[in-house]
Amino acid sequence: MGFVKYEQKEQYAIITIDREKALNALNSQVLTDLDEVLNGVDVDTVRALIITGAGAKSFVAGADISEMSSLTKEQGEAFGKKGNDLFRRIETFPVPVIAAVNGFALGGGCELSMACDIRLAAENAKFGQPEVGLGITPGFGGTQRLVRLIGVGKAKEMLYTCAQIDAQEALRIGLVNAVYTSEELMPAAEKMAQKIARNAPIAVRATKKAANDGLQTDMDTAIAIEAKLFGSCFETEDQRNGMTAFLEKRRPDPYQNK
Ligand code: DAK
Repeated sequence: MGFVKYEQKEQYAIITIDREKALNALNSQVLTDLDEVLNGVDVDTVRALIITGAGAKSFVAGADISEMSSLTKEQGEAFGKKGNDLFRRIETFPVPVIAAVNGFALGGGCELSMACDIRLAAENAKFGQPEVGLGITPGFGGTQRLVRLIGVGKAKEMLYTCAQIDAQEALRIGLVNAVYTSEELMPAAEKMAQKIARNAPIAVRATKKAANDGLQTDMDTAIAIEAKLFGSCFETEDQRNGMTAFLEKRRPDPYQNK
């Protein structure tokens, strides 16, 4: 695939945005390639995904400014929709997605990381939403996901000032879960993906759906969503395996996604 590499490693897979010369900036082709890579993920065997950027300097330095610079209003809206549809697809993808943020995560890069379930950062990571400094609004969900992730006050500060924050500040405000050296980042992301992959896949997926869907509604509806998904795990082979193993004081057999 042109700008996106895909590598499946047993029960997890790594997606690498590979446009290093432009610091992995998202042009339309990168968005298309990412979408096609997602089409090819075998969700029967892949239980977690990692998204990262090629090279040591940048995760994604934003949407491609040279491509955007001459867009009309209609084209701008269409570009925003293309990115938003893709990021929403990542957010609701049936398996957990970890962003391994290996450098700049600006504009569309910060937005891509926020569409993932979990963000791990290298020490050199830099997060920011520089859009209003370029004369546009964030267009791939930044105004919505940032306020939900780090709270309205801090998010608005980042959105209005375009200030970049480093990995430690991102950790302090809860934008990332952990910070590693550049060398440790991918091993840590892969270890987390393996940990997720060891758990019962049907339950992990249902948990992701419950958390995501519940966040968008009131507590009573959210609890009803959870109850339904909780119920859906029963009578599965994996539920029987997990609970029988507990009662027999042993580890479960490997979960079969059944
Ligand atoms: N787009 C295109 N090219 C980029 C790029 C980007 N976002 N970021 C970097 N590059 C390219 C540079 O142009 C340069 O290319 P050459 O000149 O070598 O051909 C190459 O990558 C290396 O970059 P630098 O030479 O600038 O490297 P430095 O280390 O000096 O600086 C930097 C790194 C990340 C600080 C700097 O490159 C930078 O400031 N980049 C732009 C960061 C940025 O502003 N990102 C946000 C983009 S805006 C919407 C839809 C989407 C969006 C908004 C609205 N709607 C439809 C409503 C999303 C917007 C954004 O993401």
